[in-house]
Amino acid sequence: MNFFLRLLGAAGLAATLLAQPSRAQEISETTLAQHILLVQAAEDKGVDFVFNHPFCQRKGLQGFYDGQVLGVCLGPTGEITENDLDTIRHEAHHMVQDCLGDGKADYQFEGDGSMYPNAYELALHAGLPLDTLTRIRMAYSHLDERDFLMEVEAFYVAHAINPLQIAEAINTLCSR
Ligand SMILES: [Ca+2]
Repeated sequence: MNFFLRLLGAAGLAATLLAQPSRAQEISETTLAQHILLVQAAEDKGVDFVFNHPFCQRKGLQGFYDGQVLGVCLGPTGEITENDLDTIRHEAHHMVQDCLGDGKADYQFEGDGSMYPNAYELALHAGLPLDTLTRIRMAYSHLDERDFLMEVEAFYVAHAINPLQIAEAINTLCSR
């Protein structure tokens, strides 16, 4: 299975399913600062953060994580949106999952790959609609149960978990 392509799909779904309604949102300085700290945590462990990586020419790509780069693809305006921040959290959580089993951001996902024993229930509890989860399941029908739960968990974390907590998980779980 090509893990990388799977993550491309995940980011696209994040954009489609979790984007806020069209009302323009002002991103607070605090929120931005928290995400900068998250990105710095990833970089401190050897993963580069890149806006508009060449991979972003792939249609529909919002972001990716491949063990070396955490990439976010900005829209045509080049402005950072709430959805881009969601993408950062989603892909950063894949880095957490990467480090969970072996302590290394090396794209080797050892063990369960998930932090939570039942990411599916958590996602529902956090307010992800059941039909959204069903659509994710359909979009990721090629994934086995373990990898599907890793995806759901990343959606859950991006939706419900503070970026500082994700940064703390990276600091705690990932070695340099
Ligand atoms: Ca690993």
